[in-house]
Amino acid sequence: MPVDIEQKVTVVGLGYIGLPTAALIARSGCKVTGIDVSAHVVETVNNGKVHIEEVDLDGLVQGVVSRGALVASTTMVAADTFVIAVPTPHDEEHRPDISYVLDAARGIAKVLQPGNLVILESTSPVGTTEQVAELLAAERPDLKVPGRCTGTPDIFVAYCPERVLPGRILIELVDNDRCIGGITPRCARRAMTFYRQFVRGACVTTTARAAEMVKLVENSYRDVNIAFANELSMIADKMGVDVWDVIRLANRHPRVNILQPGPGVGGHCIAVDPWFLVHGAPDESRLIRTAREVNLAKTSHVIAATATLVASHPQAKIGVLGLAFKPNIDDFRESPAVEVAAALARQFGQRIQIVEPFAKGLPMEFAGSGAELVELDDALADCDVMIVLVDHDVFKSVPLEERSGKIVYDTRGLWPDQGWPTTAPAPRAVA
Ligand code: SAJ
Repeated sequence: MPVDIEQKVTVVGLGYIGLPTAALIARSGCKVTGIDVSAHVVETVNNGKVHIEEVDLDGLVQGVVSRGALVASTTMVAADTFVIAVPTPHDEEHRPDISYVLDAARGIAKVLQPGNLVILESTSPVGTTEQVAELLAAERPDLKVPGRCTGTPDIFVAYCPERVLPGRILIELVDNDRCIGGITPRCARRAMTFYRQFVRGACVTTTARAAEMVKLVENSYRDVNIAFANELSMIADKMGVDVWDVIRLANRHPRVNILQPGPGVGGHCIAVDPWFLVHGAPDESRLIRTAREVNLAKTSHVIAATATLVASHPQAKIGVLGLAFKPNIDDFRESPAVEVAAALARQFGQRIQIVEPFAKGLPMEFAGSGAELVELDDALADCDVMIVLVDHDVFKSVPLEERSGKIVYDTRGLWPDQGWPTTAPAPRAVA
């Protein structure tokens, strides 16, 4: 891979994507400044430490900071290339909020020079990169901005979404293909040259609008498919059929590949990004909207079903397994497991024993509930009812003899040998 040791890169936003990206670019030979609004984050990074958990990130950051390849700052710094990796949340009506992106662009406009490349990586509604270009043109009338000028532009503006899976970020940042959308083809080509310095996957170019939509489509595709599995699980509960068996058997068909049901969809991407499409084209995105609603309804279904199960065993201690939004990570934000467990804790207080090997304490949702965070061994010894919310490997390894005689409500199909029913507290199980 060609390495330009003189190249300066400013990465705006040092979160789950920005920090690993900044560190990787620094490792590839560029001089990187990471910008963050949080003085705490900046101080942590400048001490060679990390404020987020991600496999191997601590060693990488420590290495690049110690040799001066990465520094963090709260103030914008001039560079050859700017990468914007800030959050794009949505409000209660699911309207996307791109104000952090525009704030970042405003900061960049102050230090922008001819020849610079500005790349937006944040998941964004279609048209956001054009808004960034428009803002740069308004803030810097002295510069010719692509799409906003005649003749050859002075700068380059592109969109390139991240596609990495938490827990595999450093691997996927390098190995995944990148979809690079330019405001003009020239912008896309310039951005491709930048990514090729540290990406081993293919770099494929398109327009900025198409690349924005690609990102939203990827996560919506997943949401729709998980919704199908979740809907099946609720149908199967009603019909008294083991959904895991049904999916396993249906997936033996060469053209069927059903995903796994769960207590709902968590995380900050799959449960959020489909709304950006729905907001942009409300009348046309009926399936995507319904899928979102089905996945949200699945969490309510699990809350109601587990509350009925717990209420019908008034003497029992209840073991609730897992709080993370998916297996083997310590990320509890937007987690349906937290929602279910907190609802049970509010209703049944001290009877609820929560096992979460990735938590140091219970999140604030549990404050004052009386529920306790316990070790897996203690829950297995004390609890007659077990509710599985997350398929952590450590839970998977519990052999049948340690679970025999217990009533299990398993939202993840973790223990196929437990026997029917695994998803619903059907009368046979609780009688
Ligand atoms: N889930 C199910 N059933 C399944 C698969 C997942 O219920 O069969 C649930 C998980 O338990 C979790 C949620 O979906 O609650 C999301 O988990 P995930 O592992 O599918 O995805 P994320 O949110 O960690 O990361 C996604 C990825 N997108 C796609 O796979 C299309 C990742 O590549 C993106 O970079 C990331 O979103 C992002 O940042 O947008």
